[in-house]
Amino acid sequence: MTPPFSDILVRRLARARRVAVLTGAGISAESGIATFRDPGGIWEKFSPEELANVRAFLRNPELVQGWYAHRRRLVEQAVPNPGHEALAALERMVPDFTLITQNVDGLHQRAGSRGVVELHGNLTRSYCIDCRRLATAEDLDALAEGVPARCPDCGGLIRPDVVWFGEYLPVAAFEAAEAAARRAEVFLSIGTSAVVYPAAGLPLLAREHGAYVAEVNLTPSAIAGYVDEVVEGAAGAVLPRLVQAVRAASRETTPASGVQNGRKEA
Ligand code: BV8
Ligand code: ZN
Repeated sequence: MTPPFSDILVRRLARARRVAVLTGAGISAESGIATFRDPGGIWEKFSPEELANVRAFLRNPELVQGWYAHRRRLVEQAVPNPGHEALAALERMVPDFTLITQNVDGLHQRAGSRGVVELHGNLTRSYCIDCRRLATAEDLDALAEGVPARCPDCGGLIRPDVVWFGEYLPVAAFEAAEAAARRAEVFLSIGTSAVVYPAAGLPLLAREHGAYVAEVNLTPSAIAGYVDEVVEGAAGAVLPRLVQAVRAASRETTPASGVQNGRKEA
């Protein structure tokens, strides 16, 4: 069956030394974690304004803490899917590989990806808004009694370690992401509607610096008109085929020594 991606993409990935990838909620959809803006997505019931911002949290901490407790349970029950695993395999084939994610579910790390750049934090971590003490699972249990979970040291409210609207992204993470986008030879944007900034600007930054940019998405994203290649399909189906094709192409051009311009055969 004809692959949904071009031979150009395969050959560029096969010879690239520097690759960067940006993922969004779409890559976790096949692990059963609802996306944000698709039909049935988690924003469908709540708008971002209601939940993912500090004002909403201070106005109704139990609601926001309860929403994240619900999402933590979904994440704990979820397992990485073939899309996550394919990116972990690709990382082992490329000398300089950076995985940048907007997701807060930690599934890339559980699939074996290393050095994941988390732009929007990670909902499995929580902290006190006053003294910033990291919360334990027991601290969060208080929520079950219908009262907001508070810091046992100072009584401050406990919040998830994620970036809400109107909040700055972690500086080190965003700087690492920008540097990776600037130096990438190939940039993949996977499973994101590309409407949230500054993350959505990274594929465009990569393109401005000469990268070949491809998106892998169920439906064309907001930046589909600005990338070199739009691959329509589910990440869990497309990415394993793409990595297999890159592996085959690498073998074709790898001399008998098994090492092609410093790349390792994964
Ligand atoms: C900031 C974390 C500086 C918590 C989230 C006007 C214009 C431009 C920007 C702005 C503006 N007004 C305000 C802003 C800034 C704002 C922003 O971008 N707003 C947008 C909505 C207009 N950004 C911010 O506030 C950021 N901070 O700018 O700081 C600053 C500071 C102070 C004052 C001013 C500025 C902070 C942004 C981070 C917000 N946090 N969540 C949590 O998760 O609860 S946002 C949320 O959206 C998630 O983080 C998520 O990662 C992100 C992006 O969503 P996606 O991942 O793309 O998911 P989505 O559902 O949208 O799309 C899924 C896609 O996958 C779809 O395309 C679908 O087709 C596809 N798909 C589905 N299944 C599959 C698939 N693809 C492949 N395979 C499948 N199986
Ligand atoms: Zn505290």
